[in-house]
Amino acid sequence: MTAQERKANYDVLIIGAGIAGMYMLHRLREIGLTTRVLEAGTDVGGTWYWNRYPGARFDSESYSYGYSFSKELLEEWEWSEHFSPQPENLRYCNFVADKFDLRRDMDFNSKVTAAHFDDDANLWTLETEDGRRRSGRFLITAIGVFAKPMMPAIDGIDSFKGEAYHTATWPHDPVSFAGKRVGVIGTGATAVQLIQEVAKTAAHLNVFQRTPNWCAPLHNRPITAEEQQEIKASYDEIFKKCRASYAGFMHDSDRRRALQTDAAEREAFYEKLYGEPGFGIWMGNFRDVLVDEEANRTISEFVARKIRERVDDPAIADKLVPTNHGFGTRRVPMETRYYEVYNQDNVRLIDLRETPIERITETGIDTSADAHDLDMIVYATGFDAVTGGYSQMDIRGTGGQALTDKWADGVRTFLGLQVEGFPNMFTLVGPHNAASFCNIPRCIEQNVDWMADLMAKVKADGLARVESTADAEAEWTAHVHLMAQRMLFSKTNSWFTGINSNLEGRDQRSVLLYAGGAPGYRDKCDEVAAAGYAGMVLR
Ligand code: NA7
Repeated sequence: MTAQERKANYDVLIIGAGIAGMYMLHRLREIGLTTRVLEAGTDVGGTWYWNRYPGARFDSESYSYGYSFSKELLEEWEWSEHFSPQPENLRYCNFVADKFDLRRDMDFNSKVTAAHFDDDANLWTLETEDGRRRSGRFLITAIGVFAKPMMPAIDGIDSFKGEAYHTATWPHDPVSFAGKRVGVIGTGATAVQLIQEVAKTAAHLNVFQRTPNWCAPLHNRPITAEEQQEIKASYDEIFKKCRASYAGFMHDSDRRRALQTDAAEREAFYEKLYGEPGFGIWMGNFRDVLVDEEANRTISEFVARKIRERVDDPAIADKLVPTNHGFGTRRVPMETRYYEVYNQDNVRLIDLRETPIERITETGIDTSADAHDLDMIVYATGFDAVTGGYSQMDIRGTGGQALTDKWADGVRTFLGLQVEGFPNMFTLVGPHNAASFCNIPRCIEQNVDWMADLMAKVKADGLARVESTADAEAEWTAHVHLMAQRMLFSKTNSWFTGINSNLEGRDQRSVLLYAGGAPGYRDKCDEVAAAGYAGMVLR
């Protein structure tokens, strides 16, 4: 490395210009640190920049999702729907970028391929796809949990001659389904949003389902002028409620237990939740349904009944009812007339457990039973979630140690924000961070504010190097594992537990998310800071 390169270009380099990266930049500017954001896309927005597929929208109440840090912003911005759609969400990100003049410290089309730490100079050097290098004293990753889309490992995937899209790299120009034979692979939260839209205009839609999920009604609707006034007047209460809740949502678990409630009262409560907007049925349910199998069975049976009531053909309903996991133990897809789609003549559900996909051909998808001719295939096959965004970069800490090697036998972190052996590197929304299982902007603001305090201290005290100790990391990692054990989700296969059928060696469950709740997590972060960053060495 040349002498010029060993000199830091910036105090801080941030990877990612989504919700986390934008706010982090804003806070670091206030502190007076020179900062550069490197972003793979052509503009801001992160998740809302990439995931442009029709039907994409918030599953959080819009007004609980936006930033809370600026009263002026809250006053100026108006959401048009209770659960806002992607185009509006992306407009919001642009509005924020304009308002705070964020783009002047951002480089777009700058996908980071490598990040190496220089132990002597206490410097991070980042390389982007175009071969350009930039160095910074600190590195903050703001890449979220879905930075790496996953194509399925299916033979012949490149041979298909029709249109093919992954939902997370959706074209910027409109895609029409009208009059086309469309195949959608996947039935996760993304697919459920998309399928409802495709079914409206496609000549024929084949849904290739491997594992059904427990979906619940979103009950979205426009925000009236009167409601708009109410929302603006009650932002303090909205954010207070989110702050106190387990996962940063406006819904928090009911104090009662399903198993201590009599059948009629339980049924009435489930009916109420099913009829209400948003994640209430997941996050605002009885306190035992996500931790006790018997309690969970009561809500699963209720939702199964609802599915059967909504789908005309009992044989199809059977295929749509999950059998290998209970309600809420995987991410609950939120839907608007999703189940009714299967009553339409132009829609067919293909159960891959009965007839697996054998290959993709030039003209469509072959299962063990049929050759399905298609004009378009949509891959709603998810992500290499949580850790994939890190492993796709060559991140090296002290002594040239690769992060992928460090995590080869399981993720280890301190607070989900720092990794021992990777000084001056911080992971917003990282694995083991409460933000990875949260109404994400609520937890992002906590992460960023905590980071900003630390960086203000770095500046004030002239610190060159900040890193966590091996003991602190081991203790936090053990705590994260303990918190996961009590949750039923840790016993099911999904991206929550690191399972990915499309990646070799990813068939064993691991602990990636912090399940101890956002308030407890915030308290722990605050304690660490109040104790002079206990568990970290500041030099
Ligand atoms: P998910 O939740 O990981 O869903 C991916 C879907 O794709 C799921 O139904 C998978 O079935 C299916 N899939 C993946 N690979 C294959 C192959 N090879 N063959 C057939 N089906 C396959 O991703 P989403 O994008 O829906 O959601 C991710 C998050 O984004 C979500 O949690 C929200 O927070 C926003 P499987 O269940 O593995 O059998």
